[in-house]
Amino acid sequence: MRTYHAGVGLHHFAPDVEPAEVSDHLRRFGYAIVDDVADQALLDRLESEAMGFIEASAAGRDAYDGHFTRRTGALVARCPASRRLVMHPLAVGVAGHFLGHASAVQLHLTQIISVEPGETAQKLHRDEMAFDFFDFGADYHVQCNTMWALTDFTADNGATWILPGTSGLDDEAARGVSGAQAEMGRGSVLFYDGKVLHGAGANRSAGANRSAGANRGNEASRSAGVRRGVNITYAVGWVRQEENQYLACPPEIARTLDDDLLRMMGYTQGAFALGYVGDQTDPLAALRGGTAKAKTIGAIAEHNQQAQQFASDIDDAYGEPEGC
Ligand SMILES: O=C(O)CCC(=O)C(=O)O
Repeated sequence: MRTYHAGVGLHHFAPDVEPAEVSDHLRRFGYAIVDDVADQALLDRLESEAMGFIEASAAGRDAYDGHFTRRTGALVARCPASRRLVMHPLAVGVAGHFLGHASAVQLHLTQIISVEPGETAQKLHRDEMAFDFFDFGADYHVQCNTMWALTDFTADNGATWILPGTSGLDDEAARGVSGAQAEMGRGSVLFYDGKVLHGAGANRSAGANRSAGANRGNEASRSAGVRRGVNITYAVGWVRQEENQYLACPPEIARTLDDDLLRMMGYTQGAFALGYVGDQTDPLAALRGGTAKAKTIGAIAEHNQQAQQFASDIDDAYGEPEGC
C-alpha cells in the first residue's frame, strides 16, 4: 500500500506533558508527537559520536530499507550520548505506561535512520510484522516506538508518514484513512505503536551533491538535506529483541553501564522464567559476576492475576493430581 493522502493535522504536545497523557493519545490514535524534548547539546554530542559510524553504514539493500537510507545501530555501545535518550524519563514513562500489561519492558532496537536526498517514500507498514507477521490481536500492544528528530523533520526531507487511528484497522479498512507527516523540529520526538501504518517519507530536498566524493567536506556539508532520526523502540519483555543487545553491546562495555540501563537492554527477566542464566541466576547478577537468583513467578508478575493465582496455588499444599 503506497497511496496516502495528506490532509489531517497531527497533534503535538508540549514538552512538560505527562507520560500517561502521551500514552493515552498513543492508545487512541497510534501516535503522539512531543515537541522540544531533547537537549540540543546532547544531540550535538550524539551526532558527533555517531558521524563516523553513519558514514561507514551502507545504504539499504531494498526499497523498504531504502536505497538512499543509511541505518546505523548499536548506539548504546557506540554513542554514549544515546544512553540518555534510551533512558529519557518521558520515553521510559510512556513505554512503561503503554506496555504496562507486561511483566517487563525492554529495549527493542536503537538505530539512526538517515534518509538522504533522492530517497523515495517507504512502503507503509506496521512494525509488529517483524514478529513473523503474528497476529497479536488489536488490544495487545507489543511495542512502543520513538523517533527522535536529530535534524528537523519536514514534508520535503522525509518526515515520517503516520496514518492515525489505523492500529485497530485491517489494511482494507485503513486504505481510506488520510495520513500526515510528522513534521517536527530537532529535539522533538514522535511516539508510535507497533500496529499503526507508517513509513519514512520521500526526501525531495535539494540536499547534498550525490556524486562520488560527496562524503568529503565538513559535517554540515556531508549532511545537507539529510533527514536524520534516532529510532529507539521498546517492547514487552517476552518477545525477541529486534536488535540483539547482548552482541550489539559487548559484555566488556555492558559491565560499565548502570543497572537501570542494563535492565532496559534486557539484563532482567523478560517474564517468569525468561532470560535466566545457568542455575536460575538473574542475568544482571550474572553479568556482574554475582549469583543472585532470578525472581519467582509471584515476585516477577506482581500485577498479573493469573501469575498471582498460580503462585498462591503452589503455596497451598496439595496432593497428587487425581488419577495418578
Ligand atoms: O524513518 C522513518 O521515518 C520510519 C522508518 C520505519 O518505519 C522503518 O524503517 O521501519
